[in-house]
Amino acid sequence: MKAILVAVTTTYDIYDVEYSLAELKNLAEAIDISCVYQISQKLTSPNSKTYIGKGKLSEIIIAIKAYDANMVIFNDELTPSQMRNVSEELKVECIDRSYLILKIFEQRAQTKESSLEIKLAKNLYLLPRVSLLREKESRMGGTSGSLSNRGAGETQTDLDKRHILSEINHLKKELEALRKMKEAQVEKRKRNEIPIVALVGYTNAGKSSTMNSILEYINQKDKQVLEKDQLFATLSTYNRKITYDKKEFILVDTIGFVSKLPHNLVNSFYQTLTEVKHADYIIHVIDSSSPYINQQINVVMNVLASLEATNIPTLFLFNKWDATMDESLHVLGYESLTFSNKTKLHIKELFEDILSHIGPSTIRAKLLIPYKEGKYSHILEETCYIYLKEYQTYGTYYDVEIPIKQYAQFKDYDLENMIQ
Ligand SMILES: Nc1nc2c(ncn2[C@@H]2O[C@H](COP(=O)(O)OP(=O)(O)OP(=O)(O)O)[C@@H](O)[C@H]2O)c(=O)[nH]1
Ligand SMILES: [Mg+2]
Repeated sequence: MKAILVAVTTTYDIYDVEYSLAELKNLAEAIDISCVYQISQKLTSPNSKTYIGKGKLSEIIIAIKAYDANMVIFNDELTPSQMRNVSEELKVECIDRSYLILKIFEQRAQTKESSLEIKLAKNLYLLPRVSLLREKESRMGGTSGSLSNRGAGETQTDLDKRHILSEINHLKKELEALRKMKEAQVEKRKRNEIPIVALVGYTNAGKSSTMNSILEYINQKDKQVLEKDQLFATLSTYNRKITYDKKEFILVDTIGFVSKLPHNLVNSFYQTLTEVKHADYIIHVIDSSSPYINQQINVVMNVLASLEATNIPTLFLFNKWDATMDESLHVLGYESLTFSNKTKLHIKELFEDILSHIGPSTIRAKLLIPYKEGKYSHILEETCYIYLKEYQTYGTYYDVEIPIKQYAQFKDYDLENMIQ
C-alpha cells in the first residue's frame, strides 16, 4: 500500500503538525503501509463536508497520480459524511487515524481482554458508518454476506446495525465480567498492602525492556515479557510480583500511549490501566533519543491527568541514554534518572529508588503466643523470620519479622499492645 497523509491543523491543536504527521507515518508503517507524500492545511476548524478544503482536495488528486498512491490517510477521525464525500472525490481507499490505530491494535491483541476491547472499539467505530461500508462494497461489486433474517421493511443497513448492536452488548457484558474480576484482584492486593509500581510511557519508549532489566537484575529472567521495536508491542497490562530483601511489590508493564487515540479505544484502554490509578509509585519511561521527546512526555502527562494519576509520586526515567547523552534533557525539576536498558546504566540506582519509594512490607514485633494457641506459633514458624524464640511462663515469646498483611491476626499477642 502506498499512502498520502493528510492533516488539518487548527489553532486548538495541542501538538504541532510536523510531530502529528510523523506519528501518523510511524503508525502507518507499523502495518506496512508506506507513506509517499503528505499534505497539510491550516484552518480555523476542519471543513464540515470534506475535512480538508476543496482546493486541497484537487491537490491530493494530483498527488495520488504523481506518486501512484492507492490510499489516503486522514490525521483525525472523520465523520461518516466527511468520509463518504472524500472517498467519492478521491476514488482510492480512504481511512482515518482512528481506523488505522484500530487496525494496529487488532493485529497485536494477544490476551482475551485486549481482543474483546478492540472488537468493542471497532464495532462502536463501525456502527455509524455501516451504510458507508455497504456503499463501498456495492461500488466494488461485492456481496454483503448472508444476513437472511431481514424483517419486513428492514433494509440491509438496518440489519447490519442490529447485528453490530447485539455484538456490542455482548462484548460489553463479557468485558464487564472480566473487569470486575480484575478490580477485585487489585483491591485484594491493596488490602494485602503489596505496593504497586507501574511503568508507563509513550509507545516504544522501553517500558517492557525496563521491566525485563529489573527482572534480570534480581535473577528472575524467567518472568520476562515481550519487548520489541514496534508501536504497541504491549497491549495488556502485565504484572510481576517482585520479592527482594524482605520487601515485595507488584511491577506492572502497561500499554504505550500515543496522541489522539480514538475515543472508543481510549475509553476501553483506560479501563485496563486500573493498576496505574492504584499505583504507589509510577515510573514514566521516556525515549531520550526521540526527536519528539517533549511532545511525547506531554502525551503521557495528559493521559496520566485523565487517569487522575498525577499526584502519585513519579520518577522520570530517561531511557535509551546510550543513544542520546544530551545532558540538558533531564533537568526538568522533577525526580529523574538517566537510564539505559542496553548498557544497564543506573539499573542498581533504579531498583534502589523503587525500594525506597514503597513502604516496608514487613514489620518487626515481639509476640507472646499462649501455649493453647499452638496454630499461631505454627504460622509464625512457617512464614516469618524469627530473631529469637523463648518458652516463658505464659506462652512462647517471639521476636519476629512479620509480613504486614499477616500482622492483623497477631495484634492481640503483640507485647506492645498488651502493655497499653
Ligand atoms: N538503544 C536502546 N534501545 C532500547 C533501550 N530500551 C529499549 N530499547 C529498544 O526500544 C524498543 C522498544 O522497547 P520496548 O521495551 O518493547 O518498548 P515499550 O515501551 O514496552 O513499547 P510498547 O509496548 O510497544 O508500547 C526495543 O527495540 C528495545 O530493544 C535502551 O536503553 N537503549
Ligand atoms: Mg511494551
